[in-house]
Amino acid sequence: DVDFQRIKLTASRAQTPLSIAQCLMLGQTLNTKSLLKNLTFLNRELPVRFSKRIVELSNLPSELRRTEPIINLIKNYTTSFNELQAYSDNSRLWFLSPNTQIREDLELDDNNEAFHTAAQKEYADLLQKVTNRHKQDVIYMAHGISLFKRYQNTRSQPSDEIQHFLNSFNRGRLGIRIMVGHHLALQNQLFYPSGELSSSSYLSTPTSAQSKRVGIIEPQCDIEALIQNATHSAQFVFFQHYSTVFPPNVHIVHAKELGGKKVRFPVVPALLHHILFELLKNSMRATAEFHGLDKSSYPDIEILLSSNPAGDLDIRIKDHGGGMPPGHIVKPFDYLFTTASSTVCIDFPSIMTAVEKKPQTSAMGENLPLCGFGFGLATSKLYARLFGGDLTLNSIAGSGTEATIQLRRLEDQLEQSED
Ligand code: W6P
Repeated sequence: DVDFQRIKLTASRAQTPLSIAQCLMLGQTLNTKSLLKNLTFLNRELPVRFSKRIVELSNLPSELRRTEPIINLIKNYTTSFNELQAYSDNSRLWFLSPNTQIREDLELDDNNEAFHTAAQKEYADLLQKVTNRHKQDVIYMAHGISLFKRYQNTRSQPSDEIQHFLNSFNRGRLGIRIMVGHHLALQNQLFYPSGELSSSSYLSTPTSAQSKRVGIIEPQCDIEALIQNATHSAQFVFFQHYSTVFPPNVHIVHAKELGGKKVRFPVVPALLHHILFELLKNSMRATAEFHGLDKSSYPDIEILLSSNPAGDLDIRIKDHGGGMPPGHIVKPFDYLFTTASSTVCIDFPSIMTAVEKKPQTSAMGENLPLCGFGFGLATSKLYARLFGGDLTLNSIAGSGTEATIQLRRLEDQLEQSED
C-alpha cells in the first residue's frame, strides 16, 4: 500500500553513522542552537532508521512475521515512523528550509527563541513517547522467536538467517537508542543544568560522579569505579538467586603501561556497565557451580586493565569456573543460547519464565528481567562492537574462562553498521 511504499522509499536512503567524538563536540557548546542542529540531524535520520527496521521485520519468514509479538513490533515501529515523519513534515514550516537545513535567516532572538524552545520541547516529548513505546521490544522479540521455535518444533538454535536478522535489528535499534538518548540527555542538561533530573534521566547509569558527562557519554569515565559498580550489581543478583551463597570477589589489576594511574576512558557508561554486569554474572555463577554451592569462599574473579600504544583499552575478566567444553565455545554468542537442561547454562532462568516474570528496568531503559533470555552475551557483544570494539571469550575446559572487552580510542569510536 501507499504507506509501505513511503517506508520502503525512506528505508532506501543511507543512514549516517554516529561518531562518539561528534556526539561529544555537540555537548561542548551546549545551547539552544546546537541542540537545534542535533534535532535537525535526528529529524532526518530517525525516519530512515525506523523505516529500515520495519523493512527488516517485513522480510522475516512468514511463520515468524505472523506471530503476535512480531505483528505488534511492526505496528509499533510503523506508529513511531509515522509520528516522526509527521513532526519532520511540520518542522519544515517552523524552522527548516525544504532541504531540511536550519534556515539561514533563523536568528534566535528573544521573539522566536521561546517558539523554538517550544518546538524542541515538543520534539523531546515525542522522543520520550517513542522511547517508552519501544521499551518492550526485546521481550516481544524473544517471545516471537520462542513461538517460532515451538512452531518449528525444534530444540535447535535459530538459523543463521535469524541470528543475522537479530544482530542487524538489535544493532539498528541500539543506534537509535543511543542517538535519541543522547539528545534527550543533552536537552535535559540544557534545561536543568544543575542536574536535578539527571539521576532519573534516560540511559543514565548508576555511576557516582556525573560531573563531566556529555549527554549519555562520559568523556573521562573512571573505568575502575564502573567495574566496582557492575560487580556490586552482579553480586546482588547472584545473592538474590542463590540466597545462601556468598558470591566470589572481583580483583582488579592494572597492567604496567598504565603507570599506576586511574584509568579514564571515553565510554557510554550504560553500555559498558551492561557488558560488565553480564560477564561478571556468568563468571560468578560458573565459579560457584564449578567449586560447589556449599563452599564458604571462592577463587577471585580477576580483571586486568591494559592498553596498547594506539590508545585502545582492554578489559580482561578471568574466572576459575571450570571453563566451557570446546563444543560450546562458539555458542555463547548465539541468541537463545540458554537451554534449561544444559549443564553449561549461561543464564539463570529459562526464557518463558523470564517473559512471565515482572520485568525490571535496566540501565539501558529496557524492561528486562535480570537475565534469562539467552540474549545477554549476544547483546553484550553487539554493544561492544557498536563503536568498533569487540568482546571475545576464551575458555580452558576444566580451568576457567577469560572474556576480553576491547574498547577503541575516542577517534576510532565510529558506529559500525555491519558485522
Ligand atoms: C563461564 C561461561 C562464561 C560466559 C561468559 C563469561 C564468563 C563465563 N564463564 O564459565
